[in-house]
Amino acid sequence: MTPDDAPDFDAIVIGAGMSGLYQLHRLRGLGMKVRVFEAGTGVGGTWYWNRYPGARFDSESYSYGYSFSKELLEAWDWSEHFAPQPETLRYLNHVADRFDLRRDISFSSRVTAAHWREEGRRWEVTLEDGSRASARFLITAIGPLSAPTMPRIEGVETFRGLSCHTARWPKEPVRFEGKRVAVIGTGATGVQTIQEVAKTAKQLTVFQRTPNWCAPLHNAPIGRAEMTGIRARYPEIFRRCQETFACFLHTADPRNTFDVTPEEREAFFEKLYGEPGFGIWVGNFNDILTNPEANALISDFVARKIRQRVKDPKTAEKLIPKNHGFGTRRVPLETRYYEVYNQANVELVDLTETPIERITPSGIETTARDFCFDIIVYATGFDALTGAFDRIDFRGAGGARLRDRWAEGAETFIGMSVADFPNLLMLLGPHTALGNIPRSIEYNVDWVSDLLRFMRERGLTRVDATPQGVEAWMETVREAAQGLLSNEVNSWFTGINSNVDGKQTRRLSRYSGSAPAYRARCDAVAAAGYREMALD
Ligand code: NA7
Repeated sequence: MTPDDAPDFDAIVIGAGMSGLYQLHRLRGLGMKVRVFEAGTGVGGTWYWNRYPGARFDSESYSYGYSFSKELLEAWDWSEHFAPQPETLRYLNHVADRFDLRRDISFSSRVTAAHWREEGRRWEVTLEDGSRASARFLITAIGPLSAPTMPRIEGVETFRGLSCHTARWPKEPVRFEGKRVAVIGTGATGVQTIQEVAKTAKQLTVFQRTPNWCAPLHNAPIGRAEMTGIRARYPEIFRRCQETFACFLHTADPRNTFDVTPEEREAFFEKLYGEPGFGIWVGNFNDILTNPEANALISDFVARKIRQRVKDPKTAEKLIPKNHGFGTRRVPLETRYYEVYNQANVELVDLTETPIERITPSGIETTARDFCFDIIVYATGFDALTGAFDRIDFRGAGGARLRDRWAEGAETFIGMSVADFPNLLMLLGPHTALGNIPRSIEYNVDWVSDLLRFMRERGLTRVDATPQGVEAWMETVREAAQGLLSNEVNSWFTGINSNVDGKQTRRLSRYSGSAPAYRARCDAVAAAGYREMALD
């Protein structure tokens, strides 16, 4: 198909995950002609791709679903406080059916390039199969954690058994009974995988480079009566999410760590360790993520828990992080994770002592040993926040390449717009408030939809960020990051990915201020008629 006879839309949305689905619904409501291009064969994004064993929410299910439709809230029952991936994928399919979304989605359609054409004020989008389409507006719904990265280890492609990245897990169930299994990586994904695989594998070997501070999830089923109660409290639940720092039900305690006696402190830590969800991380004393002395106390508390739960003292020490404090990287939530290491079929290999030298046809070779495996699981994470953008050839006004523009780190206006990339709007782009993701998605989608309506009502056809707007927003992002202990630590929060060229040094890759402050800033831009942006 030539560009001239390529189909033309009011808006193209890239991705049919939680952002893309809701954006499609909202734009249809504005009467726009929309096409969604989705690389997968079904809807769901993160919940479509991450089908690895044990994948589930770490946020309370009922704080995670969409809040925009009362009928949807009435219709859907969550079965667990922290729903497993198959349930969430069913939920998103239910949403797609309920709002009849599929007819505007092209599946198996990976976008490889998007070029701005100034003459017609349109984006021209190219798919992997070479076909094209164009639209006035291009909206990215490509996710902050959607570009999986494999480790750069010699021989990865030579392994003869089953090997798979967790975010590319096969649709057919994989059985571990009687199998020798390796898991590389101990982030939030690795921890969920390990505790599940350990239940049935003949032998599980965990290859850990950096231990993380994990805390109990305390999941439980939701009965019928409890779900009825939750449903009655939905307005209160979503109001609470709007008020808290990161849109979770939990938010920091107003007290500082040293405001209370050591006994009160210990009792508070103990209470949080015994409660479900992220409370111990984001509902802890106000200063644990900024004051090194406060952080040392909560780290010491969790270290003691690990020592109590892991029988072999040497293994326990290996599982206790030494190079970063509690909560300065994403806290994996776990269910009997530490007890896994008491099982006879589980072994922990510390890669700081004996690094992997190569993957072989039969397994993994470290500097100390040759291991034979039937299955190797790569829980090695993502090229976070900007990786999915880097994988598409975005060219803006005058041919500017987004990948080059962001080589030293992303630069955005309120995380949704980029100077010289007119009519490109990003949902969950770098520098938006993340936290409890669907809450941020709904805000971003509503904001973008309001902007598009505003433009249509005034006959405006071009919008982008101004350099001044970007500079001011980046200053806000820099200020919000001041004093956070997490900024002194290597993780995807600070833009580090050891498996990606150019991402070995820390950068300002995310907005770490509060969600209410973020929304207030974006609301002010809208209330002032988007005058801080370049509108034409
Ligand atoms: P993460 O949190 O980035 O974890 C990736 C893990 O893989 C981490 O333990 C890494 O060790 C390890 N890794 C990465 N590359 C290698 C190599 N080459 N060798 C050994 N080990 C390696 O990704 P997740 O998928 O767990 O979680 C991402 C987010 O998704 C999570 O925060 C949730 O919000 C959902 P390292 O720490 O780099 O030493």
